[in-house]
Amino acid sequence: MTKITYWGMALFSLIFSASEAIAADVARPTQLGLREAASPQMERITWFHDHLLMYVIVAIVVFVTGLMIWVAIRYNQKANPEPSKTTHHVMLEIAWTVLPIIILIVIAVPSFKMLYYLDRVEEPEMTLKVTGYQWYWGYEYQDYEGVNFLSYLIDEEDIDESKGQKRLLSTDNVVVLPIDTNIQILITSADVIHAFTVPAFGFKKDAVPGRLNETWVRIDKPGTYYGQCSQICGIKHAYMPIEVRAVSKEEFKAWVEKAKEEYANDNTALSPMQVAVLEGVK
Ligand SMILES: [Cu+2]
Repeated sequence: MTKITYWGMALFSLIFSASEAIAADVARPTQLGLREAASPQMERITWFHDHLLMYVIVAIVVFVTGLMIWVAIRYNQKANPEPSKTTHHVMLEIAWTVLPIIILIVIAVPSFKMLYYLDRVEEPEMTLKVTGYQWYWGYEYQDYEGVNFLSYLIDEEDIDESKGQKRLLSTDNVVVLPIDTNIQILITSADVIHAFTVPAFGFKKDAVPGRLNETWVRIDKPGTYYGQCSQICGIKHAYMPIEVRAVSKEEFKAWVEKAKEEYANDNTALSPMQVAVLEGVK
């Protein structure tokens, strides 16, 4: 590829992706940095990365590079034919032990604070249970009886771009969630280890068979958000995306009413044990 074509393509994708970014949350070609935050969780992660880690990393790189250049120029064989015989320097040794400790503490304190914040929410307003399968996701709205469904990738040949569907990201059944609501998310798996990840919300949790992991989210703004399984789980690992539509609380209520009818008798997202219990109750 010639240089001109390359830069032309880069420019095109930049202009194209900038306009596309408003419609839905996807990774853009040539994008730098983290995905735009759509939750207080992701806002904190972005702050931590952009405004703390980045400064620390840049300062260390500049300092070490400067030191290496200085040593190479000042102490090479020509400039310094008689090397020093010094083997110990107490102040220097204290400095290179204490300084990294201070740097690590500066990173660790906000890091631990954030870990606890991301871990769980005290009083969730609703709960979504997610189950990973080879190779699709199952969703149960535990506060709304009967709203459970499976969610599969839409095949490439069936993608309808006029509906805003995206290759490798759009699913047949979309997870609808309300904004401004503390949502508890319980994550498990029915076969192998998967990972439930939506970058704009700032969570990535393993879905482990026989274990229930927990996280939470509070979505800031309406929109469509995408995620993918992030734990290599088999041959179709790349084909089990997550599509979330965040809507207002009123729209969510209306959706629940519709979903109750649409997914009635759909017990496919439930485990055989849950189905047995349900059928026993009836
Ligand atoms: Cu998976």
